[in-house]
Amino acid sequence: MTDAISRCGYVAIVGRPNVGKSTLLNHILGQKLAITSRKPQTTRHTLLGIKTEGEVQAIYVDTPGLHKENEKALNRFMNKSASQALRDVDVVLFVVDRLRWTDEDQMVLERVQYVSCPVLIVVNKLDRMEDKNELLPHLEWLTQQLPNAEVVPVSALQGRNIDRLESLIAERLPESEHFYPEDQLTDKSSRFLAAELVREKVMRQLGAEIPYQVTVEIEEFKQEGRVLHIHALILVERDGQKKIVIGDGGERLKKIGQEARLDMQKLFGSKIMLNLWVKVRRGWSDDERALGSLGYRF
Ligand code: GDP
Ligand code: K
Ligand code: MG
Repeated sequence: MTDAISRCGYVAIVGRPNVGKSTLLNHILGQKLAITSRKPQTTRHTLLGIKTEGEVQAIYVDTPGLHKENEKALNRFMNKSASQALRDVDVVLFVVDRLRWTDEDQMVLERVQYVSCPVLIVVNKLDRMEDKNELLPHLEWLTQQLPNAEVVPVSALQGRNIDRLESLIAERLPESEHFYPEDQLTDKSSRFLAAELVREKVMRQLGAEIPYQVTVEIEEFKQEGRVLHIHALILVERDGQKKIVIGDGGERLKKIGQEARLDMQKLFGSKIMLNLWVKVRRGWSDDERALGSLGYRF
């Protein structure tokens, strides 16, 4: 028998919106825990994803992407959560998109340059690379910006090179007892995860403007025999948005419900009865008190 060393620590996943942070986390965990979509600002809350394998426990912190500030309280909240995640962690994964370098990447880079723990630069979306010759100069440039960081090209969607990424992470975790039981996957409640799955479907169904102003509350979450009964309330800001979410003859809402139910079935391993309602609550995304009551803690 080898004496394996017990390791445990926090791994922050940072980067601008849409580089694939949540997709990466889901792939590592082998479970769809974090919601993803093509839209920026899909992830609003910091979420822990815990992976224990043998002696190694990595506690991933998925963050809302750091992005340019604007006036909305929800926006300030998301930037604050992302910045906090950089403190007190053992490893930082700085995720960048192979295809595009933007002002927002630059802003994240400037924050990552000051962290004291090891940094891995994860260059994602390799599957979409057209010209492989372009990659090398870009990787070299990134290495110059963060001389102590190691660069790891991956495809989070296809799971390419994720094993290597995980072993680089494991090597950098401190020796420590595990903080969470081996079978714990997240710090979030099942209710929270259910609400997020509904929100994901709404975001994926709708056009660019509305999703940002949608939030979901779970009103009932009850196991009865082998069936889990879930009642979810979709909150929008205006009457027009309510109509759009419901769709012609309720078609869109039905689709949202069907897709959310399938994901919930997989995640909770139970038969699901899902009821959805849409309600207008004006101004929720611009009001710190309203945000607090919806679970956005400042
Ligand atoms: P986040 O905002 O950084 O958390 O990004 P998401 O994980 O929500 O992903 C944003 C979009 O990029 C989604 O449409 C993902 O499916 C897509 N995406 C993520 N990783 C990859 C990848 O490796 N390859 C490709 N082609 N798309 C990806
Ligand atoms: K996204
Ligand atoms: Mg995300």
